[in-house]
Amino acid sequence: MQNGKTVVIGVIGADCHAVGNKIIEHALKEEGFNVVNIGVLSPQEDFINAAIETNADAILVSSLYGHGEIDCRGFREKCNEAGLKDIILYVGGNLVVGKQDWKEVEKDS
Ligand code: B12
Repeated sequence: MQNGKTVVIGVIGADCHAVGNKIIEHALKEEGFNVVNIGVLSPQEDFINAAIETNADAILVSSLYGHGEIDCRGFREKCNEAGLKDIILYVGGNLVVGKQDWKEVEKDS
């Protein structure tokens, strides 16, 4: 059963970790989402173009290799400039090398 929502997913930057991406696609499809999977090694622009082309409700970015924070810099601003103002934007995975204090993460998000 479709829920009428479209979600763009993919793995950002030079990151080739593919397994979580496939699992997320599977899980979202099971929940009735229309999933547009742009796959691994995806620049910010590809997420944005896919979201515009499919009139997406959300962009879910994956990053596993430790450079997620750098790869995602300026993403919200680029979305706004492209007309995707207030689109739901999540990033998940292993975003940085090592551990970060949650209080800092919460403050900046
Ligand atoms: C398999 C693997 C590889 C394979 C990937 C094969 C492939 N094409 O998929 C290979 C050998 C190629 C590889 C390479 C590298 N890897 Co690697 N790899 C792994 C490993 C062992 C498993 C990843 C995996 O498949 N997990 C299973 C899936 C189901 O889990 P997942 O990917 O985490 O995804 C889940 C969640 O994170 C979450 N999630 C993911 N995205 C999102 C998005 C949102 C919005 C949300 C809400 C949730 C969410 O949901 C997913 C589903 O449950 C992990 C260690 C580990 N145990 O996780 C290291 C790991 C990710 N790799 C790591 C590293 C450092 C590298 C390399 C840089 C190593 C190197 N020096 O070359 C390279 C990077 C290459 C590149 N360009 O990307 C580190 C990352 C460290 C960090 N972030 O701090 C890890 C954590 C290992 C470690 N402990 O050091 N790797």
